[in-house]
Amino acid sequence: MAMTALVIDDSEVLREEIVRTLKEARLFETYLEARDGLEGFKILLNNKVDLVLCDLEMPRMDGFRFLSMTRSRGELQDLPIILLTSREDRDTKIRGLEQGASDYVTKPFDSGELVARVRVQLKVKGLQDELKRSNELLRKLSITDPLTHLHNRRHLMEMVDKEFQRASRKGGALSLVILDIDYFKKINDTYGHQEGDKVLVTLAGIVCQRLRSYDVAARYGGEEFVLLLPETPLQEAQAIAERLRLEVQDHVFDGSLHGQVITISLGVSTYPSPRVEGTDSLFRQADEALYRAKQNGRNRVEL
Ligand code: GH3
Ligand code: MG
Ligand code: MG
Ligand code: MG
Ligand code: MG
Repeated sequence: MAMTALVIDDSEVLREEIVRTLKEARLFETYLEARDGLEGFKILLNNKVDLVLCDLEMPRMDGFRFLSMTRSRGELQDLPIILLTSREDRDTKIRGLEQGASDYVTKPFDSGELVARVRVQLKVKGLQDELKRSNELLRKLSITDPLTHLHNRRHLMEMVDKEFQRASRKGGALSLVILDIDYFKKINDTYGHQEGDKVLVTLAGIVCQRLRSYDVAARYGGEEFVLLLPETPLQEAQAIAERLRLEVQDHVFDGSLHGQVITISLGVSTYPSPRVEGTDSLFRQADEALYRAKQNGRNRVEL
C-alpha cells in the first residue's frame, strides 16, 4: 500500500531536510509539502495522507489551528500528526498533545529520533485500522443470518422498535409481513435438508430483489421471514406481499428441485390500525393473519 506523508513548515530548508530523512528511511512513497496550516489542510481534504509532520509557528495558519481544524473532522480523527516544536518550550508540547497531536519532535531534530517516532505512529495507526475493521466485521456478523445473509432476528427486533417509534412520532404508516414456506417439512423430507437450505437461500434472494433501500428483510425463524416496510400503508404492503407470493410460486428452481412448485403464505399487519398499540401487537396481528392464510389453503396473503 503506497503511503503518503504531508510535511507542513514555512521553512523550505526544514521541509527538504525532513523529506530527505524520511526518504532515506523508505517509509513513504509520496511526499506532499505545504507552507502553512491552511495549505496543509487543503491538501488533506483532497489527498489520502497517512501521516502529517507539522510546524507550530507559521504565517496565515499556525499548527494549533491546523490541529483543531483537522481533528474536528471525523474522518481525520485518527490521522497521525507529529508536531515540530522548539526544544525548550514545555507548555507548547503539552498544549499540542492536549489538542490532539499524536506526538512531537523537537527542532533541530535528530533524524534517528524523527524516523523512530514516525514508525511508532504508523504502527499505532495500523493497529487502529485493524481494530476498526474487525469491529465492523463483528457488527456485521452479529446482525446477519449466516445461511441467507439476510438480517437476523436480533437486528429485526432493533429495527422494528426504531421504526415503530419513528412512525408513532411522525405519523407515517409502518407495515409488517411475515411469510412462511408451505409444507417445507415435506421438501426437506423429499429432497434432503441441503436442498431445503437452498430453497431458503433462493427465497431470500427473491425477497431482497423486491426491497427498497429503507425496507428490512430478516430471517425470523427456521423457514419464516419478516419484511419491515416503513412508510407503507396496508394496501401497499398487501400488494408487495402478493407480488412476492406470485414470484415464489412462479420461480423455476434448478437442480433436483427442478419442476417443483414451492409456495409461501403471508400475513400482513400495519401501524396505525385499531388493534395495534405496539410492536408486540404488530407482530401478533401479522402472525394471526399468517395463521389464517395457512387455514384458508396456503399460498395466500391475509390481512
Ligand atoms: P406449513 O405449511 O404449515 O408451514 O408446514 P411446514 O412443513 O412448512 O411447517 P413446519 O413448521 O411443520 O415445518 C417447518 C420445517 O422447517 C421443519 C424444519 O425441519 C424446517 N427447517 C427449519 N429451519 C430449517 C433450516 O435452516 N434448513 C432447513 N433445510 N430446514 C429447516
Ligand atoms: Mg515555523
Ligand atoms: Mg482515519
Ligand atoms: Mg413455520
Ligand atoms: Mg412452513
